[in-house]
Amino acid sequence: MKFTKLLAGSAILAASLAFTAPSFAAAESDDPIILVQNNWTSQLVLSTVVGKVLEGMGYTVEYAPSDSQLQFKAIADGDMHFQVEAWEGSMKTAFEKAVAEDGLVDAGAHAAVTREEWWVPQYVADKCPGLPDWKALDKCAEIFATAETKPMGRFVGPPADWGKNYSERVGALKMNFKAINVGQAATLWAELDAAVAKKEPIVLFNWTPNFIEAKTPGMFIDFPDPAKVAECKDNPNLCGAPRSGWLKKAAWKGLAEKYPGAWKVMQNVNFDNSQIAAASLLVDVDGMTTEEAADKWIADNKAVIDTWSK
Ligand code: TMO
Repeated sequence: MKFTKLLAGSAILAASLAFTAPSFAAAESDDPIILVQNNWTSQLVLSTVVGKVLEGMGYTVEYAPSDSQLQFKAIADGDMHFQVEAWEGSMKTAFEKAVAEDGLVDAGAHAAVTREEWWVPQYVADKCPGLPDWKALDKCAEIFATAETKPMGRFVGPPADWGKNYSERVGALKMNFKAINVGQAATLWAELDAAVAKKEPIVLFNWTPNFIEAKTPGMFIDFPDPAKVAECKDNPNLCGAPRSGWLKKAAWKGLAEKYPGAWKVMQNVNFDNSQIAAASLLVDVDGMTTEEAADKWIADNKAVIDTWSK
């Protein structure tokens, strides 16, 4: 009975999907697999891509929003099951703590090489000689001042839940800046667009892979490199984020036993920089919804998805 229902269900799904559903389709459990969603575009699109692929295999999928720092303990506890984008620069500490103390499973690294750092559009280099060195930026702090921050320069920082407190870095390095956190990613891009339109100086939080690199030329600011400067170990606030950071997946330890087919896919999911940038571009430049972008990404990456079930 159940077998028949599943077979019928996956036949309908397979017919309606834009990609080849993996051939071992048959969910080991009807309980929902809960995929974590965070508040930046590539994560929203790519978690939906994974969800659609799992649904195509017959699994029941739900999505749960979570804070980028608190999510790892929640996944370890089994309240949520899989996170597709854990970034070294902003999440390493929370991720590694949950692995060490709570039994979070490190589900492997993507091919993508990541960076999360202060960033300026290219034209700022003409107004501030010596970039991308952070000391050169600091010498020009005044050109970034606003009514809110003057005489200090304004750094447009990320939402607080991305795990970065740049006031601490500004303090540790005695910079002439004031870090102002935005509430959501969309505000970063609105600030950037407004500055670019008038060629006004701006320094803001950005990351790669992201859609920005296809839209606005610019550069990350080089702070002391944590891979080279010994003091960074004792006081990370004296240093930048990793310049070549990892991007990992995080999983609940019960997945392997409860949903072996899904677990295989999750372990095989592996994005490179261009695939992640493309996911964000579909929404932030092309204006698609998360759903539309996930469908388009799936249609554009059939061969990649086929490798996930191998
Ligand atoms: C966590 N993020 C990729 C937005 O820096």
